Amino acid sequence: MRKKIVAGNWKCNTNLQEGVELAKAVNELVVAKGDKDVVVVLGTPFTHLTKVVESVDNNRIGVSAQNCGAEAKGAFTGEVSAEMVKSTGATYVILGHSERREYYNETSEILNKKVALTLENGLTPIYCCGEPLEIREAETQNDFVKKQLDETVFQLPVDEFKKLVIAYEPIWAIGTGKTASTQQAQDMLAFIRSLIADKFGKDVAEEISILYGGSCKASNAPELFSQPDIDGGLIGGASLKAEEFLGIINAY
Ligand code: 3PY
Repeated sequence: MRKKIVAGNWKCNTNLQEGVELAKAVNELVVAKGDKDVVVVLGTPFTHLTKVVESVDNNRIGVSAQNCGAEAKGAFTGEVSAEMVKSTGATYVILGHSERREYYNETSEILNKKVALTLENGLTPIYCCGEPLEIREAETQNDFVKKQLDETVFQLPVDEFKKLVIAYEPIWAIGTGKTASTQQAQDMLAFIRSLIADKFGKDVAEEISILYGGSCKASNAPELFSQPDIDGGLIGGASLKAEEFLGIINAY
């Protein structure tokens, strides 16, 4: 059985105190809920990682960075390395989010270095892919996503690839309030799984959790999560409200 994962991506929101309060509120709700069927992850700003790790039940909630440096260490002012992330107690790193690709020019080459460092440090990459609106309108989204994966994580040896979580986020559905239809999301995730099967074999494809992201909220999560290839969500704005986030977790 593949892991079901609901991962919040707080982006550049909350100061440290607000972030800790939010993490505690999510923790309380998740612990009270009891069952452990869904892996819950909080993707916080770097500054919050240590405190959030201390504030939640680490057996129940994983903590994630939203990025890490492309170099292991050295004269890279302002960068936060994968090893530094690891030392906070966080266990995941979101990589390749479309906002990083678009606003910070993250190329496949840069992402390959980040993925390698993340894995070397025993962290789990939540690796994002997804197409912009013009590609969707031209109906070439499958080729676009295939290229994103071919140039990056499909270069990994199978034993490393197996450690990843993949997240598909159509850029036109991020922070826009537009959600891909359930069928569009399912079709793309099934396509990604078929690419994994072609590249690494059917067993690997069946093991990898693939998440949908893009304006996923408590109201649309049950339908999205009912699909056979959707193993959870990478949640933006809706992860900033504990009750709403719980509503998404409860969609399973
Ligand atoms: C969104 O849903 O807006 C996201 O970008 C999640 O990462």
